[in-house]
Amino acid sequence: MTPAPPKNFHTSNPETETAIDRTIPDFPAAQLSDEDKYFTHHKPPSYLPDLEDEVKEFIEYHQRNTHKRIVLVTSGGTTVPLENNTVRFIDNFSAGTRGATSAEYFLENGYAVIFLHREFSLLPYSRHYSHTTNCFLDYMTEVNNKVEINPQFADEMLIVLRKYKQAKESNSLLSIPFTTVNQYLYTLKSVSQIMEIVEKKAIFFLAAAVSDFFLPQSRMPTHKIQSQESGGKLEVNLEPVPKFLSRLVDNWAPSALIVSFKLETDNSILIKKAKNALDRYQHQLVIGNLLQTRKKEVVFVTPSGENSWIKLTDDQISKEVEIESLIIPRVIEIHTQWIENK
Ligand code: 9Z3
Repeated sequence: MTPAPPKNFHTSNPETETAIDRTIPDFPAAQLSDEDKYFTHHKPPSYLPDLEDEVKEFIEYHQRNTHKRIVLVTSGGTTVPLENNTVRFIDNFSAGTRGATSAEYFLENGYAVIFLHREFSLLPYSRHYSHTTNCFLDYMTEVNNKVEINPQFADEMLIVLRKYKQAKESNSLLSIPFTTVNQYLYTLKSVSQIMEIVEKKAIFFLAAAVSDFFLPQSRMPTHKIQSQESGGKLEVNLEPVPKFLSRLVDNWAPSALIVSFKLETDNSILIKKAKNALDRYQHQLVIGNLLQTRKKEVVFVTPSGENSWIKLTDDQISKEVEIESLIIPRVIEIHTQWIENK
């Protein structure tokens, strides 16, 4: 049989039957999305250009010298200021344990880590000592008029110290801060666009607890809200924070593996909400967790429709195994597949 001759497609002529069809509804003029509107109506933090330079330098260093995969770990809670000269703000519970701990396991597994964290929340390595019920001076003791590490803590501290030095000397950890949700959103946008140069070697591991609501700059009073002016009451009218994940996935970092977290307090809706997030943003992985049990169990929800739980056993809990030591190797496996399959 002789093959059919190739078809000639013509794309330059309009489809004449429908070219003047008035029954087709008007195509709406291009409109700014809520995410784009957010960035046109809110000022970037003044330090952003310097921070961008640092991030570029860090990424270029690794591209030139180490060829490491790069992960952006976000960590801690964002604040929502109620006044420009901020006396009051809305905050949330997150101390940054998930983010700081995960960053350590990514470093141990050979990643370079950009740690975008709430200023003064937990940091990789120092977290073992900074926010404990012990005062840091309790880790020390006096011997012959000199300060030494209390022998009770010395062995464990040596292990942490070596890992910390290794991360520092190999220039593998870049820590950058945020406080407000506005700073967080602008920094995430900048960093993700810069990270796009490493393409699929990048992971976004979005563990920060980002506020769902905010007060627009246009409505923010310059000075401290006065209680006499509102009859003693404070009524706060907040707007929804735009769904920045869709921008991240579609525009800012389309080549990267994107891992978001879904936090709930009601067990019966966790998986449904995690699936909704995947459907909506079309990224690669949602890790679901409940506020009450987040340190001992999480669920991986992927586009394949499978939910796979990671749960610490009683034995692991008694040995103080950190759940991130199980989460991160699984995320890295998914990243490896992502790199190989793309
Ligand atoms: C998380 O779900 C984190 O695992 C925690 C970690 C915040 C629970 P800690 O800092 O807690 O270790 O005490 N992070 C994401 C929370 C979040 O804001 N997710 C957004 C959402 O649920 C999507 S990006 O809509």
